Amino acid sequence: MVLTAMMVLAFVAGVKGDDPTIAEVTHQQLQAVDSDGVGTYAATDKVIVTGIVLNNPEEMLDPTSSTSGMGGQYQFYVQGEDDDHAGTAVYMAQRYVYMGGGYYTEEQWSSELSRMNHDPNTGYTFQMGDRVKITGWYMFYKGKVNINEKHKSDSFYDVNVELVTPAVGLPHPETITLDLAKDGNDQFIFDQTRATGCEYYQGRLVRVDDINIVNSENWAANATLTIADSTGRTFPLKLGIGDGFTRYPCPTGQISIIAIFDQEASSTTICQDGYRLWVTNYDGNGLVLTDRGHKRGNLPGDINSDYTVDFYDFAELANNWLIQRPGL
Ligand SMILES: [Ca+2]
Ligand SMILES: [Ca+2]
Repeated sequence: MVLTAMMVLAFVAGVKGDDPTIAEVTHQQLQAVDSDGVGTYAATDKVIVTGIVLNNPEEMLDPTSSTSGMGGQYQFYVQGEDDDHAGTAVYMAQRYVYMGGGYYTEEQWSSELSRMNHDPNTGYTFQMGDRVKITGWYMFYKGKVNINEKHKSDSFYDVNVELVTPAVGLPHPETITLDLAKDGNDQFIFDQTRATGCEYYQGRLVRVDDINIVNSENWAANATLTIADSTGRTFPLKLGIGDGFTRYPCPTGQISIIAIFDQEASSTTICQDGYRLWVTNYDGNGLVLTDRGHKRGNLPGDINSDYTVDFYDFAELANNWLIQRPGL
């Protein structure tokens, strides 16, 4: 095997001890792909991006400390603003042992989550709808470039999140129809330039109206369902792990969804499929699969938001007694 100069440079740059190169980039620059859908950004070792947080991490992946698999996991999306029509996921896991990157003990993991969940300058707890600045390393995986720790628990690879503006609100979701993402044969539309098709929407908040969920019997937290429109086009719907998926039944009939347009391709080298719509929580309204975070009723103790404080609320409370969320 012949090492090209670029490969040698890339290797040297990744070795701990050298000063990593860094640049402020747009989400579009960071998410650029080649004709296979593989990420092309390689100009610096680390990047800085700014945007709006689209989800609360613990509603997307379970941060609970564990000694199996990847252990606890943490992920949120940040969406570009103005002309920067793209978005990026920030990912972190407790255990990288299968990749040779070490692991966090339960105590270290809780501390690392806490560091990521709070603004280092004010102590403010980040929430979806905040404008943040992220500084970190990155890795391409199955169709998107994630900002992450390069699967290493050493602090040299830390991701840093800073508050720019609190509570600016979620971006207005872009209303799309499935024919913008699927062709007439119900196949994903892939455009290398990312000016159209699935790539154009990846990493962003979208709304799809007048669809139905075709396999509601599979409704459960973390499930993958399928939506369909009147043209027969379908799309994978990934449910997060927000408590609404357990508390409320699957909405029926023609509904709307507001989701993060995600990609997890079936391959790591040809990444033109695996697009899905990820809804991280649901407020039970029956018409739009989303979570607006503002419950009606104004009754303290109405845990399940059915406008009555009773034993159903108490049962949820008792069932979850003394559970703690690490890092918050
Ligand atoms: Ca992609
Ligand atoms: Ca209640």
